[in-house]
Amino acid sequence: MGNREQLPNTSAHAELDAVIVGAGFAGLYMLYRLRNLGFSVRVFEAGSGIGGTWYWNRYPGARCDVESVQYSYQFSEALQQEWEWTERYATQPEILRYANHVADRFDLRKDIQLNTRVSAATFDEARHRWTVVTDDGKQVSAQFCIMATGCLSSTNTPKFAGLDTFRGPVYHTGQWPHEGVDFTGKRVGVIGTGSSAIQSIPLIAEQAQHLFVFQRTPHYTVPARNTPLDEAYKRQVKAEYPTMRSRAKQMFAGIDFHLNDQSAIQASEEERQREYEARWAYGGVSFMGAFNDLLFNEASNATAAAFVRSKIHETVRNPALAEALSPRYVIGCKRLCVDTGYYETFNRSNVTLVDVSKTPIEAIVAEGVQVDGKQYTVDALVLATGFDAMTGALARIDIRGKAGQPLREKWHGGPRTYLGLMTAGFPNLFTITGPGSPSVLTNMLPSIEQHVEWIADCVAYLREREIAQIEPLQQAEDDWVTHVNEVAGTNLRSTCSSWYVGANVPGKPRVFMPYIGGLPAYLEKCKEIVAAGYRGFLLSGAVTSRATALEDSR
Ligand code: N01
Repeated sequence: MGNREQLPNTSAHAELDAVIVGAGFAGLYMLYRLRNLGFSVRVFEAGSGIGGTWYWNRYPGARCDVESVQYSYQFSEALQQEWEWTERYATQPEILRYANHVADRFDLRKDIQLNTRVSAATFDEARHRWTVVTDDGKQVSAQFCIMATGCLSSTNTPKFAGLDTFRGPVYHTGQWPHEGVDFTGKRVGVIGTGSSAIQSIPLIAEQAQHLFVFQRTPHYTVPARNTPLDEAYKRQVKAEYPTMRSRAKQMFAGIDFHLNDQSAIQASEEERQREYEARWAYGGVSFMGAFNDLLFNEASNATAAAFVRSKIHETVRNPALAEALSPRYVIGCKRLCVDTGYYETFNRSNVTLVDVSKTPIEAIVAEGVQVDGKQYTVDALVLATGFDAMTGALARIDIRGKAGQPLREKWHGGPRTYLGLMTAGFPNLFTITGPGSPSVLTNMLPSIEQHVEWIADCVAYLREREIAQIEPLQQAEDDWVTHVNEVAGTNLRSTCSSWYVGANVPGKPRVFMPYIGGLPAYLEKCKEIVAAGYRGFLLSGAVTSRATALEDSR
């Protein structure tokens, strides 16, 4: 594994073509592309291993809810053909093995510096370069600074009064101990009921003596129906990869699944039941493809929501408990969860649901969690409380653009970008799957690949023409932000409190952050802009030769 010492070019004033922040799937592929272009690149990664989200999120039951054959790179046909996924939904260890395989296969580690957090990045207007500072006090200079920092990487720990007085261990699902945790014989409290909780609760319940689940809002979840992949299926997928990938690009969420192109309210009650039952039996997020208007028409959405509630009541034996687990808002508004045995877990005698919707958690005390004057005694606490999504990881870095403007200040009222790729006033700074791009509303792997390829093509274009910098025009950015907000208003996803709108982090501006106009429209837009000579971007400055730049820096 790479580390600080192993890198050849670690002098305090190293001059690079590009710095990449983060060695998850985005950072790895960006490094691969830039290296192929002959750029000098260094990747800084805070973790002691690569893999990003799959390095940190090791909680019990962690797996991807996009099918493994789709949640994978497509840039290398050889890679697609040689890698063997074992299950319909890959586990976290399998995905991490895949990331490590990619790093080894393409010899990426030599440019990755682990255990190094980027603390600041400042744009030097005179030299058109970024000065990137790391937590060990070193700095490097790079023409391009590429943030591959992930959309869900900055964990959110609510400020519970007394959290630091708890006598037992506290684990966040997004920063799980690498050696694993044994809950055998323990009383455990899980706070939160989003995807991470829904995946981990069934497994924690099997181990723990007693599990208390503190639920503020019930989330909708559909069964995964995970299964091992048989040889015949794998052969078929490998033979059809290119067609499957291009079908996926034509789908709103970039995932190849069958969308029933019919309105839910125009279908008969019988047709609806048949369709929902079939999707429930099939498993996974394609449940939302049962009809074409589930996220656009409240009445249609209500039919799907009612169906899931009926399944909760069928599964959970205690009717009052089933009701407490039944969400009453738009299905798909908070991201739909995918589970294995979640609702069934609440039939266990060692599991207690604690409703904190009306009376929030008052305090964490030495022995446990206090709600409505009652104490729930636990030996260990699991915070499944999510992330400061999309902007959190960027806000942690002191990023300063032209005239020293801090990015935090520019985004005070919410993120502002052009295409989710760049932001005005911060030339040569790219964000992979940044706010204002489809990102988290799509299958992340292909969206990452598209952004990486767009950025690689862009920097190659600049280099060929000896242009020093690129940044969005203010007007183009303003128009894009307006468009992002307009389309958000047409979709039911923007109607509830979710991390998509920053509602889970107190004080965060309430803005629908990802672009919800659909992947096909977005891909088209990105292509059009490039074909028009990077319309909406200002390309300026002449590249100073490398030697001169080095002279200047001394
Ligand atoms: O986080 P979340 P997550 N008091 O924000 C609760 C991806 N992901 O880590 O809903 C009490 O969804 C909060 O309550 P509420 C995926 O994109 C993917 O589970 O805000 N409760 C909520 O229940 C996912 O959407 C996969 O009322 C508090 C929970 O904590 C995203 O990551 C697996 C609270 C947070 O849920 C985030 O998922 C896992 C408080 N003060 C994650 N503050 C797969 O691919 C927060 N909560 C399968």
